[in-house]
Amino acid sequence: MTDITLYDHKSSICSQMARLALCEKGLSFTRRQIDIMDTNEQFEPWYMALNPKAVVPTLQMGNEVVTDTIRIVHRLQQMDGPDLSGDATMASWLKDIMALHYGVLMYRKRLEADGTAPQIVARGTFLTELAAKRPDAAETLATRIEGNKRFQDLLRDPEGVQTHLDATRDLIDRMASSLVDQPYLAGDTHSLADCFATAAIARFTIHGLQGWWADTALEDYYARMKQRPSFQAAQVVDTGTERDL
Ligand SMILES: N[C@@H](CCC(=O)N[C@@H](CS)C(=O)NCC(=O)O)C(=O)O
Repeated sequence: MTDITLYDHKSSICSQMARLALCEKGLSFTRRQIDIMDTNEQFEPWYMALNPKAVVPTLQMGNEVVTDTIRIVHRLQQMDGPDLSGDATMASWLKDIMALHYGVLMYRKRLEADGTAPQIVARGTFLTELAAKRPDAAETLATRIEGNKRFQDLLRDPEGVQTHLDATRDLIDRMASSLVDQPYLAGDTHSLADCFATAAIARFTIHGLQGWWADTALEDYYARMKQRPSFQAAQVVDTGTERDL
């Protein structure tokens, strides 16, 4: 069988989703960890040749390179192994779980009195300095700089932050409701939607949001997801502090 490599980062939520899908499919793979924090390896030319947006994860199977987590897990679903396709709701769960603003959940607690987040401001400075040195990456870096500015503006806007918190809570409520009558998010069998939900709930747990699903069907569901061998094998992170992310 073709060798599978996942370029990823330990605590990245998208990487954990992809690792869960690989483990649930029972596929063996090699991890090449990309340091997206300290050395910013995602911007190295060799990595951007694989993933032009300079993000993790990236899946490589022989000469085939797949980027974007939703595309990655759909590609994995086509491989031999258990059927993770779920029911007709599966694809929309992937989209909705991916659409949450996980950065807001993290940085809303790291704001100065004036609403600035020092790490995000420093990130903006880093990206601007990198753009001056890396004309080869101009397009990606311009997009990132714009995204960083939008994120800084959002963090300065309490109503905007609240909108994203409300969206998170709404998704948690919807997940809990759908689990009242069925064991998995997209029906009677474990699917890609559960890989995404597990990584998302793990992240919400680190953010201390457990009270949002206490005594609901989601609580029992997450306990069951944690019992699956994939949870350990994929190294899903739900302990430690936000500082460890
Ligand atoms: N749409 C992309 C998003 C991937 C993404 O944002 N990855 C984050 C980690 S979860 C990343 O690589 N961040 C590096 C950076 O911001 O420079 C996907 O689904 O793969």
